[in-house]
Formats: sequence, structure tokens, C-alpha cells
Amino acid sequence: MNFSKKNHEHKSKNVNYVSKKVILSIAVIAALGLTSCKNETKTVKETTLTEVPKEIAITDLSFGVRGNCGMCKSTIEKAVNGVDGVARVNWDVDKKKIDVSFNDTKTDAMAIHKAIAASGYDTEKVAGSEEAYSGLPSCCQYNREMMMNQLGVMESEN
Ligand SMILES: [Cu+2]
Repeated sequence: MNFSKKNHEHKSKNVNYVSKKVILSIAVIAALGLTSCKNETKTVKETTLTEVPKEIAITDLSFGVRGNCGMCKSTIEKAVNGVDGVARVNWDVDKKKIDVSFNDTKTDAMAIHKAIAASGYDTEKVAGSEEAYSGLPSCCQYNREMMMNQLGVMESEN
């Protein structure tokens, strides 16, 4: 008597276990279906939105820029920051060299050279505006024959 009761209990536990397994596998199948559906919509989005890979579009550029001092630095960097798409800029007073990171879907190297030149400073490619140069504080009126990109490597040739 006691034995058969035990056996019965064991059986019902087994049934319970099986149905749990079935429910679990249904849940797994449903989850797989959901995720594959999600993946599909994701890839569709990525291919239709061409502007998505913005992080990949960042270009690093460095080139020579003439200047004398900390005031020159702020004028040059302000000019570069005024260009839409510029992420980072640093002008090195000792090397007479600038490092710029920009979004190349929004701007290009020439726009950055031109912005610096417009503020009165010579770059490797564009001579600084005479008018802006003469408006600079006298301490900032750098020697226009000064060597640029000192101790640096001539990189951006195109
Ligand atoms: Cu200066």
C-alpha cells in the first residue's frame, strides 16, 4: 500500500517534469523566433540609413600652421572649432603643427585649412589672410617665413 502510493507520486512528478520541458522548448522556439525577427528589422534599418556609421567617419589630420604663442593657439583653435563637423583640435606651439579630428561626412581638410587662413594664420596649403594677419596683436604677428610642422612628419599629402 505504502509502496504503490510512493510509485504514484513518482509518476506524477515525472509527468510534471515532461510538461515543464515541453513548455520550456516552446518558450525557446518562441524566443528564437522573436530574436531572428529582431535581427531582420535591425539589418534592414542599417542598410536603409546610410548615415548610421558616424563613428567610422572620423578622420584624423595633422599639418603645419604658423603661429607664435598661446593667443595664437586660441585664435587658431577657435577658427577650427567654428567648422561644422570638427570633433577635436589641438595646435602645438612648439611644433607649429595642428591635430584635428573631424567628421568627414560634414567637412573636409580644405575647409579646415581655409578657416585657419581666414583667421590670419598660414597653413601648409593656404596662406593666411593679409587682412586678418594685420589685425592680429603685434605679438601674434608671426614670421611668415617660419618653418611649419617642426619635428613633425609631413603627413597629409594629397
Ligand atoms: Cu600669438
